[in-house]
Amino acid sequence: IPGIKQEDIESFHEFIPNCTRVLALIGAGLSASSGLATFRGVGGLWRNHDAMQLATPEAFQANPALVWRFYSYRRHMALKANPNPAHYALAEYSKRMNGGFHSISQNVDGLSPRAGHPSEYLHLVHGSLYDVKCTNFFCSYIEKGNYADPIVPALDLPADESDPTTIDALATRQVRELDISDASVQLPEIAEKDLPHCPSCNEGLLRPGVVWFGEWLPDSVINDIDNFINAGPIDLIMVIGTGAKVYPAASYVIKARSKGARVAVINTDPDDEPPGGMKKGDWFFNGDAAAVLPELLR
Ligand code: BJW
Ligand code: ZN
Repeated sequence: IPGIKQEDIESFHEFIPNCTRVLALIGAGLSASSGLATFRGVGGLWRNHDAMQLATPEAFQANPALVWRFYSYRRHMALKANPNPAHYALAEYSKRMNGGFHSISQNVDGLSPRAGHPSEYLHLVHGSLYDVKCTNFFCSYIEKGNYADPIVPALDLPADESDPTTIDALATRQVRELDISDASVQLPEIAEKDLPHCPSCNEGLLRPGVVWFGEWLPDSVINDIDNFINAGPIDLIMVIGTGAKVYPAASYVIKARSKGARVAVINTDPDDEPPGGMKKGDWFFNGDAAAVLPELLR
């Protein structure tokens, strides 16, 4: 693998068979090779909006149609995408370790579950694109695993009318759709009544079941992670495809270290060090997770 020292891979291969308790902190870079955009860097802009700023309760309050467009687009893209070799390598390692390996994933794209990653060892700290919940304070409606694409007709993607469409193409839905992440693609206004609404209270707007800035991470997920961390020393934490700048997710690197863990970073950007920086005995594998992880977890 270009850019990665053979001796680093060797020392990691010597270390890992003796590990009994391992963590992974996973971010958007894991799915980059599946064609999904990360938050910072290229693709971090969606219709000229900073993706980080769309992921807020304030943005949803101010413009629910815009934020629903953003999430509808991402639901669509993630459904079209496939898990890559890194998702499969982690899923296989999780099965092999039989409870000795827990993954903390900040990703909401569903690719790790689709790669067969056992759900009891995969903690989705930022929720899922395919959960929807009611915004009505007095309603607790939540639907898990809604894969409808689009979730309501108003959120359908515009077809590319410059494409030579035939009856056949229309019938098999092979009509090319326009890339609405590009702000020059015109979109019709959506009336609030045409956005997804709650089937339970018939009143509240539905929203994506993800965790936005300023919101609490799901209690049960945090408890499951803490139970694993507090059960004894930890040998290793792999920090995979994440800037590790968003809290509290990034703090698991510090917690794992305090339990004795060495850190192995897998990231294409050599500057994206985890909180606290690199320490003696750590590894920095500077490369594409989809190429590096299958080799590391062979
Ligand atoms: C590759 C690659 C390839 C590319 N191979 N690598 C201090 C302590 C605690 C909290 C805070 C704090 N200071 C501020 C806060 C608040 C805030 C926070 O952390 N802000 C920071 C920006 C400083 N945190 C919160 O608000 C959290 N809640 C909270 O703290 O509750 C308590 C509270 C309540 C009330 C008031 C105050 C506090 C919630 C955070 C929720 C984050 N949500 C999002 C959106 C989720 C839904 C969605 O997906 O739309 O989560 S934001 C976004 O960031 C998303 C991601 O999961 C998350 C992390 O991003 P990630 O995955 O790291 O992506 P990138 O793009 O940043 O990085 C990609 C990396 O991959 C890069 O390093 C590339 O180099 C690399 N890469 N290709 C390998 N092929
Ligand atoms: Zn409701």
